[in-house]
Amino acid sequence: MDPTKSEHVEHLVNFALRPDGEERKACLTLDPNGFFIRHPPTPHHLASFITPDEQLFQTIHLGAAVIDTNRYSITVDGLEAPTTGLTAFHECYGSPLKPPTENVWRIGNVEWTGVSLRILLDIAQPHPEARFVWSEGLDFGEFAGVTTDRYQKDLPIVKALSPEVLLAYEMNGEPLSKNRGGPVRLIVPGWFGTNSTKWLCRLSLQNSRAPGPFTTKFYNEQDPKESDGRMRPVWMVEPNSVIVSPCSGAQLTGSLVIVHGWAWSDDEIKLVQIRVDESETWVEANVESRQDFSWQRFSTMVTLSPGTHRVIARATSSAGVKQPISGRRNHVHSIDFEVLG
Ligand SMILES: Nc1nc2c(c(=O)[nH]1)N[C@H]1C(S)=C(S)[C@@H](COP(=O)(O)O)O[C@H]1N2
Ligand SMILES: [Mo]
Repeated sequence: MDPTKSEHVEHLVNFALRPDGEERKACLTLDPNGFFIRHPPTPHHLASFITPDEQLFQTIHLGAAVIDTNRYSITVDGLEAPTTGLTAFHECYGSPLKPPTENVWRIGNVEWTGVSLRILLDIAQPHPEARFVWSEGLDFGEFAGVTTDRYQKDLPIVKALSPEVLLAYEMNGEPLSKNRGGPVRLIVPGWFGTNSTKWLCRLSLQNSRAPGPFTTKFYNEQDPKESDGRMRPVWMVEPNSVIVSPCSGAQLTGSLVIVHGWAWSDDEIKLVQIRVDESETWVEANVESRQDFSWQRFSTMVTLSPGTHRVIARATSSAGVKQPISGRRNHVHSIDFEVLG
């Protein structure tokens, strides 16, 4: 990509994020100040096909802006690229330092507002050899004994071009806070939180995976589908679920118990089953359809005798992938509670 074009794209990232007039602070002074005109030479002197700068007239109405190039940017706003709002679950993979054998349910579901990364990539026009989009955050420092000058992630170009991937500047209708990654962060719906780079400052089209520690040393795991110990990046979220009710340790009156919670995955959840105690049979819960990349509510009612009980919920994705019962970071949730006699 030629340098003028790449600068152009970077400047476009301002959208309407900056307060009106912020871009004007790049003007230090006017010199000359006031109306200035430089007349062209008489026609007789306009002999060359290309007019040299010294011969080309200048017309300045108010003065010539002296610009601090470090603060210079072009803000595009008004009737520009459509903003996208979507609902998506937001899940942390868990510690990249521990084997992924336990569910941490670091999960929520929120609304993001932003501009599709695709719109910027369309302007940048990826070279056919570009296979990844690297994203970089303004943070730097040390994690688990590894020092890095930046937080850097990557996305395969196909995901990067999917309309749901956003440069987000609002969450739940409010500007992104500092800790949330404001003013702008990447959001990669359906993929683990680690891919959603906060304090976004650079996007780079590349033909290989990013070399930083957060794509090499951290956030790769053994592919449970392969027997040869092959590694895969921490990208797509596998089926997972959480039981909201009953609460662990609850003491309930009445034999009818509503079991409900949330289930999610990169692809839509098509089935959630509930198992009570050590029963051989699974009860199929009602599962609401998903909005965008949201989590999905499941609920069902079970009739229970007085005494202590355990319910577990297991989600299955549209692709037919089931939550494991144990031993993986997305194993089923299990709740113990009591029905009072
Ligand atoms: N720049 C930057 N982006 C980042 C991180 C980070 O440390 N630095 N953490 C990632 C991880 S592991 C997760 S789970 C999400 C968490 O986003 P949240 O804090 O808004 O929930 O941000 C991701 N983006
Ligand atoms: Mo995370």
